[in-house]
Amino acid sequence: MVKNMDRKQQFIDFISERSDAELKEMTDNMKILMSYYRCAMFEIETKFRVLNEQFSIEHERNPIESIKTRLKSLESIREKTVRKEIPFTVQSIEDNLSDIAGVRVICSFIDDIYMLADCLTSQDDVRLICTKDYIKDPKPNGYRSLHLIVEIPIFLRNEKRFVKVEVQLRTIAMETWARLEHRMRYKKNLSNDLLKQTENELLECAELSNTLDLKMQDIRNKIEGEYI
Ligand code: 0O2
Repeated sequence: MVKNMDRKQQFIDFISERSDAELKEMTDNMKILMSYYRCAMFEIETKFRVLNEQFSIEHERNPIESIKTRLKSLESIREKTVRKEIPFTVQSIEDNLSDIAGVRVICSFIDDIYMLADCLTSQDDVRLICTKDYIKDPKPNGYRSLHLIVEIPIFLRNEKRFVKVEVQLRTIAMETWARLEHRMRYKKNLSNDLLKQTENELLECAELSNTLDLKMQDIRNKIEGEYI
């Protein structure tokens, strides 16, 4: 909570140091930039919805449980520019940050994650910028997900613009773990001992949820094997 208040205050200080004209220009440019990210996010979301639809017709099942989209808040963008020691300008944000637009795809099975990632990145208007596979190499705290940074074109009135989107693909079990861990790690009034202990317990939960994912995948493989 204290850290959040610090960030908020830093942001308020930053704003109050700007002239009215500077603020107006910044706000207008930022609004335009955010609208590009919003459009790119919709494009990617639609691509996944199309894949899900096609898959459900051809295979009578949906690989996607749900899709969530989010645009990073200005406060959070500002905090990241401070952390990365880069200017808080439209150009610098475009050049240096790749997670302003985020699309999270919750899948039924681990195999679906890789199948959908392949389908997306093999589309000829999608450029894959980088992949972080936290399923093959989980974070030390147990976090699992497949992250892709992709760039797609959005077509404006007079121009075609490439915009970056961060795609996170994970199973229902990975999502449950990540959401609960995210909620709990911001509790600041825990003692160091309790922090350490809960870290270990969270890691155990991550391993249990991975076991569940692997088991479910195995069961599905057996069932599909029967019907081929
Ligand atoms: P939010 O609210 O989801 O936007 P950086 O982005 O610079 O901090 P990096 O290495 O570029 O770090 O990105 P990374 O670690 O590949 O992915 C960052 C995003 O992945 C986070 O975004 C989270 O959504 C998710 N994530 C990564 N690690 C964890 C984790 O340990 N626990 C949980 N619950 N989520 C994680 P943001 O911006 O932090 O948050």
